[in-house]
Amino acid sequence: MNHRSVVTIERHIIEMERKYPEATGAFTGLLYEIALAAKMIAREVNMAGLIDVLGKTGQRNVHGEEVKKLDEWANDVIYRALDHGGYLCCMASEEVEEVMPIPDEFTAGNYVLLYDPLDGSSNIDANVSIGTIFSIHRKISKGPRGGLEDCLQRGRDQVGAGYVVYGSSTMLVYTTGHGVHGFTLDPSIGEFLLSHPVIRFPTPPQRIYSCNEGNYGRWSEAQRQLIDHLKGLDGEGTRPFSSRYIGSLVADFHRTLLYGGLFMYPGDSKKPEGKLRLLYEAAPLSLIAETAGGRASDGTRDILGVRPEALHQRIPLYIGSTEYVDLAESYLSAGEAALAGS
Ligand code: AFP
Repeated sequence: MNHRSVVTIERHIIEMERKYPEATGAFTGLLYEIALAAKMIAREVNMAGLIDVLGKTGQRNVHGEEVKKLDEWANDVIYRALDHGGYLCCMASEEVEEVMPIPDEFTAGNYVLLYDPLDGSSNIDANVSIGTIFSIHRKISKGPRGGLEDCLQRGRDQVGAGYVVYGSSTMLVYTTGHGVHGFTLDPSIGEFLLSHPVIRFPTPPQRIYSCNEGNYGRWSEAQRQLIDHLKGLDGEGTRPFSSRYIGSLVADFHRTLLYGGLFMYPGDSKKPEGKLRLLYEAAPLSLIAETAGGRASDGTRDILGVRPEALHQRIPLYIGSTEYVDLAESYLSAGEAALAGS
């Protein structure tokens, strides 16, 4: 495909599926509907400053966090865009404690969708970029309709993953493991157009690290040593890295993918598992990172190899350019070895 052609996301998905003769078209339909939901959310996010959708509902989500109206709305939009297409056997969302079944009146399909409808929502009021993250697995359970077993699969078994960033423009980035492709929404025609074909982490990567350093006092010694090294403070003469942190995972990851660098959300003494969720944050972004030539680790293991035990499980995340994720792991494993020897 000539990337200078004007290629809509629908066209691109169909072209990609043609390369795989065993494809049934179900996956094409699924991605099409995700793109539709993304357009509806983008429209609402863009209007958020103008209409009375901001502010808290006073409810709390399953993690005890305050839920804002737009999160709930985005959660519903995605569910309702995808519940009747016949592609999914069930869904799971950051906003909902249990697995969400497909209503009985609709046919159930062979895929599972896990999603974070509006990630970084504490940034909404400040007009900072926010995003949607999604992960797609094949149904593995025997029953006619899916359940928890279908959701608790390793990241390595994802058949597709992606995110939408609602920023200065709206971009949808997805992979099915064959290249990472980015589309920018042209709001005047309501179409996602291929703008970033075959995204790869740049080599050499930019020297950027990204984390919430407010947690420094709660980090392990090894994590602190890693940061001190990146800042050039450890006497090894390293030229300091730049620091960039938005506090909105999709936006921080998107920058890391395009410029190179290292994004971290480590565990700490208060939250040993960190803050981010394995199934609908870490795993989908990790599939994108690996497909784009990068890596993702929880500090010692590849994120994609981790077998989930719970729907809303959290996991420490180190993701970005391979050489920097390797570097982080070398500091963290040296820290563990020192602890074991002490
Ligand atoms: P919110 O959705 O509550 O804004 O949380 C965003 C997030 O889950 C993720 O997008 C960020 O990377 C991370 O939390 C930021 O967490 P800190 O505020 O602890 O840095």
